[in-house]
Amino acid sequence: MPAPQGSAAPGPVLEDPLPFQADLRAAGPVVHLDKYDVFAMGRYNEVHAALTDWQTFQSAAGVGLSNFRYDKPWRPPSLLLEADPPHHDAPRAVLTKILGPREIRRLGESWATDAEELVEDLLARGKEFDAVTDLAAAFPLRVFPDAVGIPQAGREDLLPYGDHVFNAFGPPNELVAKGAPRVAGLSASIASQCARDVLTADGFGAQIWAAADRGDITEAQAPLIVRSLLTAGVDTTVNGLAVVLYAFATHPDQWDLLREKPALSRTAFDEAVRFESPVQTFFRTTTRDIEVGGALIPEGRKILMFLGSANRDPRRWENPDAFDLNRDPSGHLGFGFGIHQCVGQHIARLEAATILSVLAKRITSIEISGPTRRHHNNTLRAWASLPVRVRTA
Ligand code: OW7
Repeated sequence: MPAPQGSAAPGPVLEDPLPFQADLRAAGPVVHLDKYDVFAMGRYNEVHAALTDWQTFQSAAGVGLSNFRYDKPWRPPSLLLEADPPHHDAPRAVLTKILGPREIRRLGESWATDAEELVEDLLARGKEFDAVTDLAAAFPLRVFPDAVGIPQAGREDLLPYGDHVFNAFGPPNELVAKGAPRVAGLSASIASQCARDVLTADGFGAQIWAAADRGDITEAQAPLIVRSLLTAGVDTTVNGLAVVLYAFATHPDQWDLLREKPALSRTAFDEAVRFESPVQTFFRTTTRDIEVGGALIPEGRKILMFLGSANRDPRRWENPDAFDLNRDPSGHLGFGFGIHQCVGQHIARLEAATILSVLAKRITSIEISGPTRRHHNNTLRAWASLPVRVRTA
């Protein structure tokens, strides 16, 4: 099926991907994007089925536009994201355990204090602030690097490195070119923060190295697994918090509901991840000829999964464009699905629930107070600025 061409220019689609996603879903269960000669899926059922079938839709050829069968990856591939069983399994098992819901519970207690301090300092400066820089970025940067146990020096490189990685999934456009001059420096900085001797004794980083000591993973794998935390754990949570704050600022009735029922904070975060899908897309590569919705996708081809589009598919979701705490958002594809589903999702939910709980106690209303600005990234649906005004209890 031909691709919808009307909204093909990258600027407008990055600014607002929803019209393109509607065209994509309408065009069929699978479309061919002629410009890049790749396939794409935007409907929930097909994206879900493909993510579940990792044998047919592999990750080891890269989850960006570039096909690692032919093109050398720009950085050593991730042992988690860009791998499949059996290689994927040991690193995945190690991280699954370290980032498990029980394992991270004690972090929530100290993060609550961090969240209270951050919010009180912010409110002491005034009732207007930027929900992106002052909250959505400030909170993860305050708690996550310490949880991993990296040094102070170089933390300013985390967001720019992540931004480039998420751009580098492609296509190779001006956003990737803009990052190129800093790639070597940022990569070296991030790599230096993964070394055993710079990590604190009790963080996630040290626990990954301890797994190498036990023989669960090799010593060569350990620093790359730490790198995954530093790559996938910052920009994602910053934008996850930004979207939930944006959703509440634009849906005051839902904020009232959260204040009535603070236990909804976890649902609220998942509903925001469904609603805005901070990670919009990932590719897979077919390992055999496969028919999807009557169309043949030949072996060895790249296929782009539109997670954000699946999360707004009216075939799956009632009233998909509503941010609604009364719905059950579970089953959304914003964290992916199947064997690669976000291994850090419990951390992300804990960060979000912690900050939302503090805000729900302290803030009676939140509204947009000035011009909002998107941050354009090839993979992320992101915000640069969300000026807000709050009222306090
Ligand atoms: C990694 C959120 C998707 C990612 C994204 C980018 C890098 C990595 C993982 O997960 O390095 O493992």
